Amino acid sequence: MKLFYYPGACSIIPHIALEELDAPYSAVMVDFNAGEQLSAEYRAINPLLQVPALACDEGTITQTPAILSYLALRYPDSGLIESSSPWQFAKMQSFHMFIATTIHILFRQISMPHEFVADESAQASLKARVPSMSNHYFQFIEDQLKAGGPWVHGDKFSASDIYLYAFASYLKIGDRGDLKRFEAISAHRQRVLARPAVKRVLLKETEAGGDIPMSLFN
Ligand SMILES: N[C@@H](CCC(=O)N[C@@H](CS)C(=O)NCC(=O)O)C(=O)O
Repeated sequence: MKLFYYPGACSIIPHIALEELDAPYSAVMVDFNAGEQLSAEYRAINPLLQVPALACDEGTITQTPAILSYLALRYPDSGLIESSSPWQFAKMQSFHMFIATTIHILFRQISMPHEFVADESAQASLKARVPSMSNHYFQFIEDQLKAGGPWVHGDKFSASDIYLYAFASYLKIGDRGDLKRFEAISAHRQRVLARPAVKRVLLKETEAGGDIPMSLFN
């Protein structure tokens, strides 16, 4: 398998998952600073011009939740995603889709407001709405962790913990909500950061260059 990524982007989620699985893979950096995501070569890999993309024997998969599900079914004994129980599988999908379709898109209003509205004052209003909505959404996750931690789905680490770590780290940037109000999420983040696979990926992505967000680290 070949993972296309940019350092510190959401592609870090499947990157950590592959490392946790000890799966045979290589990681190829798509250099956003050099505009490589816009090249004809990359368009052939992912016409959406985004990372992550996972090239595997059957073809290329995009969309973080789908890549995680593919890995879960390909490595069913790993426990990274519970695929033997329809209920557990659906619970994990629900968590991943909540982040992908709600929190991720909300954060995009901060990082790419021009995609939503052209007018600069409208962009400022759009960005101003983000922190309160984001705090509202993260509160659901905080409550879930408090009710049944230490991991997102209880007593076992899973792909959902990697997803939460990445987005809690983006929240830590400070312009899109306030991580400090979420004790359980902050403690969870430290538990994920302590995992050897996470440390290895952070080192690899830092060494690759690019602008990895400092908020992904302690
Ligand atoms: N829905 C996609 C979103 C992927 C995405 O937004 N990737 C960002 C990095 S976090 C990207 O490639 N941004 C460059 C761009 O959109 O131009 C997923 O969940 O994988």
